Amino acid sequence: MGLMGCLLIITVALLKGATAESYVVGDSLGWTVPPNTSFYSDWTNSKTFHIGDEVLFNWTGTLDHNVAEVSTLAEYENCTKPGIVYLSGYTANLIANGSRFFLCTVDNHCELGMKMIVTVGSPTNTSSTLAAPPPSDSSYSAPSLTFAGALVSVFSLIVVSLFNYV
Ligand SMILES: *[C@@H]1O[C@H](CO)[C@@H](O)[C@H](O)[C@H]1NC(C)=O
Ligand SMILES: *[C@@H]1O[C@H](CO)[C@@H](O)[C@H](O)[C@H]1NC(C)=O
Ligand SMILES: *[C@@H]1O[C@H](CO)[C@@H](O)[C@H](O)[C@H]1NC(C)=O
Ligand SMILES: *[C@@H]1O[C@H](CO)[C@@H](O)[C@H](O)[C@H]1NC(C)=O
Ligand SMILES: *[C@@H]1O[C@H](CO)[C@@H](O)[C@H](O)[C@H]1NC(C)=O
Ligand SMILES: [Cu+2]
Repeated sequence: MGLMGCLLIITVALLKGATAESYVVGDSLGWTVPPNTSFYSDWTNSKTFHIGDEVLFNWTGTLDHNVAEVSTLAEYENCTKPGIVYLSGYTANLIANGSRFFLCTVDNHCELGMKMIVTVGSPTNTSSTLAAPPPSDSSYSAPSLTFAGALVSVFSLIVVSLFNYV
C-alpha cells in the first residue's frame, strides 16, 4: 500500500481516536434463522456500536434469506415486511445515534427470531421512532451527519477500497 493509504489510515485514526469496527452479524452463524429467538439480541448486547461502525449481513443461499429495515419498534415487533429487501453482503453503515430495526422477510423467519435491533449511542427510547429518519446506506450525505463524521465516513470508505486493492 502506498504512502497515501498510510496517511489516510493515520488521519482516520486521529479523527476517530479509534478505528471503526466492521461486524459480521451473528459472527460464524451469520444471518439466518437462529437456534433461538434471543440469539441476535444476545449478539447485539455483546457489542457496543459506535457511529462509523458497520454491520455486514452475510448468509449462504442467496434467496433463502434477505435483510430489510423497518422504521419503528412497533413494525419490528409485528415483523412487518417492507417492500425493499437486500441481498447477502448488505452492509448497514451506522452513521447516527439511535436504533435501527432489521429483519428477514422470508416466510416466518422474523417470527423465528431472524430480527435484530442495532442501537448506537446510549440506549434511547426505541418506543416511538428512529432518532433519525431511516438512513440510506448508499448515501454518505445524511443531513444529521456532522462534517467530521462525513469526513471519517468518506475516508473510511477510501481506506476500505484501498484494502480491497492490496
Ligand atoms: C441460544 O442459542 C445460542 C447458540 O446456540 C446459545 O449460546 C444460547 O445459550 C441460546 N440461548 C437460549 C436462551 O437458549
Ligand atoms: C460471507 O459468506 C461467504 C459465504 O459463506 C463467505 O465466503 C465470506 O467469507 C463471508 N464474508 C465474511 C466477511 O464473513
Ligand atoms: C403487522 O403485520 C401485518 C401482517 O404482516 C400487516 O398487515 C400490518 O400492516 C402490520 N402492522 C403494522 C403496524 O406494521
Ligand atoms: C451519540 O451518543 C453518544 C453516547 O450517548 C454521545 O456521546 C454522542 O455525543 C452522540 N453523538 C451524536 C452525534 O449525537
Ligand atoms: C423513555 O420513554 C419513557 C416512557 O415513554 C419515559 O418515561 C422515559 O423518560 C424515556 N427515556 C428517555 C431517555 O427519553
Ligand atoms: Cu430468513
